[in-house]
Amino acid sequence: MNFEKRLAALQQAYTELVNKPNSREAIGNGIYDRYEHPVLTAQHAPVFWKYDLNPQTNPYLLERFGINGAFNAGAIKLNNKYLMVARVEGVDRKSFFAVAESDNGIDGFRFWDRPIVMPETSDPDTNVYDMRVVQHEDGWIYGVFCTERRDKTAPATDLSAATAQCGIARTRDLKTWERLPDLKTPSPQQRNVVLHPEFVNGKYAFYTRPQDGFINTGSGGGIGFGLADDITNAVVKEEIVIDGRAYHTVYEAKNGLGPAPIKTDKGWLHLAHGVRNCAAGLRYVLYLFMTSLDDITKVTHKPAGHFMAPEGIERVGDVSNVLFSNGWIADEDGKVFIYYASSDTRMHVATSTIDKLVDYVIHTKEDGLRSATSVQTLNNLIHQNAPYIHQLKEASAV
Ligand code: M1P
Repeated sequence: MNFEKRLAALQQAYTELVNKPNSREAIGNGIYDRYEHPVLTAQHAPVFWKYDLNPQTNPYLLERFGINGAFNAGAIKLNNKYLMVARVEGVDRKSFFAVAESDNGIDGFRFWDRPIVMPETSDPDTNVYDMRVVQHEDGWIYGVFCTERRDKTAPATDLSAATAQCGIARTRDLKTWERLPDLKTPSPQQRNVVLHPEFVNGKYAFYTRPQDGFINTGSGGGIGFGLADDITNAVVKEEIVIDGRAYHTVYEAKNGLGPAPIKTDKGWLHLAHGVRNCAAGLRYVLYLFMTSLDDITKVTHKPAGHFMAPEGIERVGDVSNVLFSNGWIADEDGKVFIYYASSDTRMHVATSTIDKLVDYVIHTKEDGLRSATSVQTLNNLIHQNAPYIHQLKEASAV
């Protein structure tokens, strides 16, 4: 295929992809709806990101910059557009941030022409990822993200040991960013740090994830919480764990907060991920919980088990068996767009409403932590359903 034909084919494939309508999947569990297609993938990267389009310097029209994935996106609605700030990963394993925009939140996502140029601190980031985008009541939009660097204390031969900490930057438009010093906490490692959208006792409030090692929680783990006086030099001196790990649950190995919580009249609604170990490796699922409006460190409701787990193609990717979410958008009419990544590869959307999510969180039984308590919960439901069971059985009789 000659240069022109190949370029036309590439652009046509891109155009078809970004214009493909997305449809809601049938029935579901009533709590949320999944959609047929991912909303953002490596293939959504514009042709002009990947190719040198000059026939003189690239006569074979070869790819010059490979994109490996687009996942773990923060989300915000600005100027009536649904925006994701995606973790775009190149084939060189380096992640960077790029904004993708849609008019309706479920399809038509297109990357802005240029990725975000994130300023560095005096200690340059090796890798940046998983931005939580938070519209704070101080008027700024904050991006809090993981900044990863080589562990300077590791032996010279150990080229895997890394240190994760929380980078902080702020913007008004997602285009120009002011980098602030990284968050300081007592923990040697931090990932999944989230800024609370409101001041708490006049201070900036952070959800943290204290952890001893880069992968393993060690003596740490759990979703932590702490206050900082100043965002331009953010220091959390004291971290308390507000949602810990528990034996034989979906968050026994580790957990971490997803996006910033949504305020409802019943409490703060939180979306988080929980991780457990199994023969197939780590399995990441999403769960919901609620904290009190009077005391945001107090968990008031927490349904048992996962809210969403990997299904179908979601189960396969660069890091398989992972659902991860760090972005959601609540519209004024109560509709909620949950942006979630599957297997560190691509982005999807699920939709629900504040009312349904609150109903789910308040009326789903908490984890009794034993098989016997699960059977008791099930039997209570069957007992309550006694007046309806006969009718249901008749409807399915042949
Ligand atoms: O690979 C799964 C996820 O692993 C990490 O999450 P956590 O710190 O909770 O283990 C992150 O690197 C995340 O980006 C990734 O999706």
